[in-house]
Amino acid sequence: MKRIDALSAIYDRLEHRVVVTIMGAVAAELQSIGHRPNFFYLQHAMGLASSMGLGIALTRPDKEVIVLDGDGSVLMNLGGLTTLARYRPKNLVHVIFDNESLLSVGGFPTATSTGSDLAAIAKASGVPRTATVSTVDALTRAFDEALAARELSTIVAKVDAVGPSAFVTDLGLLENRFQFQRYLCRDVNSRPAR
Ligand SMILES: Cc1ncc(C[n+]2csc(CCOP(=O)(O)OP(=O)(O)O)c2C)c(N)n1
Repeated sequence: MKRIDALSAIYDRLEHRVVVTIMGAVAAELQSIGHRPNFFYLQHAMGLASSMGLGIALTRPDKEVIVLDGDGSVLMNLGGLTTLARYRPKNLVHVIFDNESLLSVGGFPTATSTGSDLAAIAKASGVPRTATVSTVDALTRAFDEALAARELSTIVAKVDAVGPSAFVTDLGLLENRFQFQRYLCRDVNSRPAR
């Protein structure tokens, strides 16, 4: 499966949900399908997209949070999985696109290319729902099941090591940050004061 096809298949489900991606190819591909103010592309901080998603999920239980991650990023901070599992937010779905490589910086192979199993690591960390999928249909099904289950879920989507030809966009980091912050605050600010 190609990640761009996987993202296209779940794109409509991202409309009213908070989305945090790791940087690089996945961010560029999601933006190429269509940026939305509820999408935040975490730059530079490999391994911390799930931590940012966790913070939002815990502080905003009224929102559903989707984290779109990469295998290289998760491997750089495996403790992110144990922390996710420890707090177990019911409103977070973690999708790890596993292309077995650091595609965005040249395609060096990661440990998943030699057998490390991120879904098994997530399960052993205590994540209650895990799945590994390798087709677009299976991903869409697993994603819908995870949303319906309302239980912390990690879905490892095995994808081809191919990505966009360019990663440059006209969306500035600060613009993305302020837009996303405004999106998150909108509902809070419109709540009646207690
Ligand atoms: C802490 C840190 N180290 C290194 C980098 C450089 N870097 C940017 S993207 C990337 C690869 C990301 O790999 P993965 O998460 O597997 O996603 P892919 O590029 O394969 O889609 C690297 C090493 C970084 N941004 N942050």
